[in-house]
Parts: sequence; C-alpha cells; structure tokens
Amino acid sequence: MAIERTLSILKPDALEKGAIGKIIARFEAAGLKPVAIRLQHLSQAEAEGFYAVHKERGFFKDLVKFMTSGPVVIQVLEGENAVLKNRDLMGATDPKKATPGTIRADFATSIDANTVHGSDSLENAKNEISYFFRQTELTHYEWKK
Ligand code: IDP
Ligand code: MG
Repeated sequence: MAIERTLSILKPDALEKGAIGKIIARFEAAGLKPVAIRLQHLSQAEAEGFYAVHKERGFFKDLVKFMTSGPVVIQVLEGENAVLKNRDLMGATDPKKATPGTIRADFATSIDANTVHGSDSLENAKNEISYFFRQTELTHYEWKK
C-alpha cells in the first residue's frame, strides 16, 4: 500500500462540540499523521470555491451557510491508504446511515452538520490540498519501510 495524503476538515459542529481532540485522536490511532493543520473561519467565497463541484445541487446554499457558520480545522493527513482510510473513519455522509463507531455516527447530528469532510479520491485530495495549503506548508515524515 502506498503512503498518501488527503484533505480533512473538522466542520463547525465539531468545534462547537469541543470535539477536535477526540476526532484527531482517531486519525492518530489509525496511523494518519497531520502534515499541516490550520484553524480558519471560511469566507463565503472560500467555502463556495471549495464545494464548487456541488454548486448545482439543492443543498449547496445550506452547505456553504453551515461551513461558514463558525471556524473549522483544516488538515492534511498522511499515511498508508490515507484517502480510503479517512473515508472509512468518517462513515457515511448521512450520520443516520453511518456505521456505529465511525466519526459521523458518534458525533454528527444531521447530514448538514456531519462533523467532517474528507477527500473522496487521490486526485481530488491533491486538488483540495492545494486549494488550502502551499507546498511549503506541508511537513515531511520519514516512514519506516
Ligand atoms: P461527503 O462529505 O460524504 O463526501 P458529498 O456528497 O461530497 O458527501 O457532499 C458534501 C457535503 O454536502 C456533505 O458532507 C453534506 O454536508 C452535504 N450534503 C450532501 N448531500 C446532502 C443532502 O442530500 N442534503 C443536505 N446536505 C447534503
Ligand atoms: Mg465529498
């Protein structure tokens, strides 16, 4: 398996609940290391740009409104199979359908306030990482073979 990088966002509800530490602990326990972390309150333009692929969807306005309702933690996670591993840890988009023990099952209250974002492919991960971070902001780890 390859070492990958993926973009993770802890959404405003995660910060509202005071759950940053508990959620990051799950990534660490699963072998995903942060190579960049920033706390940021997204502007409307930043949120719209990030979710541009969804702009024709009915939920787009609500999504942008929610994502700008408070600060978020944006991080780049690195590790073996990071993209899929992060998606597995997150659980399904709708927390009612998320597997027990996943982040969304345990913390999320609705499909809007669903606690975390994670890139859904390696290609999207690359684009999403470069949307928020410059190359020089990304740390390097020595991974043991
Ligand atoms: P994902 O976050 O699991 O990748 P996407 O389909 O990429 O899910 O949708 C992005 C975000 O838009 C979701 O996390 C969720 O907050 C919101 N969203 C997706 N589908 C719906 C919906 O049907 N109603 C309301 N919000 C939705
Ligand atoms: Mg998505």
